[in-house]
Amino acid sequence: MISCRSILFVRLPCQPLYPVGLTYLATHLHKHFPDLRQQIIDLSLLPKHKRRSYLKELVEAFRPDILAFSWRDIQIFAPHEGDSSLETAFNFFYSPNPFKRAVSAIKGLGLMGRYYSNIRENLSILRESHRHWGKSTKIVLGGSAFSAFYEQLLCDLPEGVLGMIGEGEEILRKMVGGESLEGCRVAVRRNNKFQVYQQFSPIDISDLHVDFDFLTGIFPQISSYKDRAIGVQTKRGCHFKCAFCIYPFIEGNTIRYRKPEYIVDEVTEHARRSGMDRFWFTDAQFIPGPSAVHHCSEVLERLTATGLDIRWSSYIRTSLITPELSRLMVASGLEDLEVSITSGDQGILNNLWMGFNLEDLIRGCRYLKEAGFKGKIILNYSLNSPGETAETLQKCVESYRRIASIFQESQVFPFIFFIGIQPHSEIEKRLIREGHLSADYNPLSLSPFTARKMFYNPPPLDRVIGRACLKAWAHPSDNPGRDILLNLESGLTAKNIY
Ligand code: B12
Repeated sequence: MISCRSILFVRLPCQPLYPVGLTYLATHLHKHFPDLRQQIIDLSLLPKHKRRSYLKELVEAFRPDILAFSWRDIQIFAPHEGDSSLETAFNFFYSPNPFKRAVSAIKGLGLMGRYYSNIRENLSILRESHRHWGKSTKIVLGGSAFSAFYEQLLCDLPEGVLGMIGEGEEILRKMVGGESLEGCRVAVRRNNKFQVYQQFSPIDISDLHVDFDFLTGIFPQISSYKDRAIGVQTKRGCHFKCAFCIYPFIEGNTIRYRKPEYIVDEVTEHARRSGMDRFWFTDAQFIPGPSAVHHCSEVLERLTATGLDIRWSSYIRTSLITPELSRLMVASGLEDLEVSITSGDQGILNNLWMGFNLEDLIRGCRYLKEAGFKGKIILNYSLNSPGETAETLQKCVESYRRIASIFQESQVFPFIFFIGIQPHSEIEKRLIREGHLSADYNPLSLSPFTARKMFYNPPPLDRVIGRACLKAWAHPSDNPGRDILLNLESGLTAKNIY
C-alpha cells in the first residue's frame, strides 16, 4: 500500500556540497515504491534572493504529499582553509593590543551575523512552508545538523513539523507506505512539550545501489558540484566512543557495509557522466577496525581496476592501516589525508576514550610513506583537552615532529582545533557534571561568553596557546599549524607560562 504519491526533498541552504544523504533516501524509496514521484532540490545552489520564490513555484507545480527538508550544517566555522573565525576570537580574547581587540570585536559581530542569519533563513523557510502548505502536505525535517540540535530547532518551529533523527531511509519508507512510525527516531513538539522516540534500529545498507538514470531525472542539479569532492558512503555507523564525537549518535554504533561493487559503480557513474574526479568517502571512519580491512581492500582493489583517474579521501585512522592496505590506498588515488590525532599524549587520548594507540597511528604513517604516499597529511589536534598540561602539550609538538620526519616536512600540516562541545556527546555530560556548563545552556548560542565555554580552551593554558596562535598568524606562512606548535613549544619553555 502506498499512502503518499510524491515527495520533494529540499536541502536547506548551507555551503554547497553534494547532498549524498538525499540521493540515498531517494534511491531507497525508489526501490520500494517505483511509482512514487520524487524530486531533489538544493537551495544552496540558488542565489539567496531567489530561494523562496523558486521553492514556492516548485512546490506549487510538483504538489508533493511530503515536503522533506534536510539540514546539514549549523556550526559553519572551521579554523582553517582561510576561515578567520578562530583568529578573530583569539585576537578578541588574548591580544595584548587593545586596537586589535576592538577590530576583532567588530569582525566577530560580522561572523555572528553570518551564523545567525543562516539559522534564521532556514527556520523561516520551514515556517513559511508550514504556513503555505502545512495543511495539505506533511512537512518533515532531518539531516545531521537537525539530528544534533533537534531540541533547540524544534522549539523555533511550528508544532506540525515532524523531526526525524539520524538515518532516514526506514522512517520515510514507513511514512510513504502509510505505516505507523512507532519505534522510529522521531521528535515532535506538542503543546509545548517534546516527544522524542530514540529507539534505534540500524538498517541494512548492503544493497544500496544508486540508479543514475533515475537519479539524474529527479535531481537536475546533480552535476553542479564539480569544484568539491563528491561524497560516497562505503559503510555506516561508528563503534568508537570518542568523548566529544556525536557520529555514533547520528549514524548508530553498529557498522554496516555496502557491497564494494555498488560503491565503485557509484564512483564510476559520477566520473563517467559528469566528469567528477574527486571523492570523499563520507564514513565516520574509513577503517573503523581490523575487521573492516577486508572490505576497504576490496573497495580499493575494485576502484584501482576501473583505471579511473580519480582522487579520494576520507577520515582515516592510520593506526589501522596495514602495509598491504597502504599500497592499495596509494594505488587507488588517495589524495590528502585528515588524521584526527587529537593529542600527542596517550593519557589524554585515553581520557577522551579515543580507542587508538598513538604508536600504531605513527606506524601507519610509516606504511603510507613506504607505499609512496605523496599527498598532504593533515593532523587534527584538539589542544587543551581535559587533563592537558605543559608536558602533554609538549608531547603534541613531539608527535608532530615524529610524523613530519617520516614524510617530507612540506607534506605534514597540523591543524589546530579545540574540542567543540556538542549535545549528545559524553564530554557535554562530563562538563555539565563538573559545572563548566550549566544544564540549560543553549548549544546554538554564539555570544562571546557562550562561545568561550563551548569551544573548550580553559585556563590556565588558554593564554599560552592563544598567544602562540596570534604570533603565528602575525607572520602568515603556508603552514600556520606548524608555526603555532613551534611557538607553543617556545612559550612553554619560557619561565612564566601561566
Ligand atoms: C563526511 C563529513 C564531512 C566531509 C564531507 C565530504 C563530502 N564531500 O561530502 C567534510 C570533511 C568535507 C566535511 C566538512 C564539513 N562538515 Co562534516 N561531516 C561529515 C560526516 C562525518 C558525514 C556526513 C555524510 O555525508 N554522511 C553520509 C550521508 C549518507 O548521510 P547524511 O547526509 O547525513 O544523510 C543521512 C541522514 O542525515 C538522514 N537525512 C538527511 N537529510 C534528511 C532529511 C530527512 C527528511 C530525513 C528523514 C532524513 C535525512 O538520512 C540520510 C541517509 O540515512 C558528518 C558526521 C556524521 N557522521 O554524520 C559530519 C557533519 C555533517 N559535518 C559537520 C560540519 C559542521 C561540517 C563543516 C561545516 C565543518 C566546518 N566547520 O568546516 C564542513 C562543511 C561542509 C560543507 N557543507 O561544505 C557537522 C554538521 C552539524 C553541525 N554541527 O553543524 C557534522 C554532523 C559533524 C559534527 N560533529 O557535528 N564533513
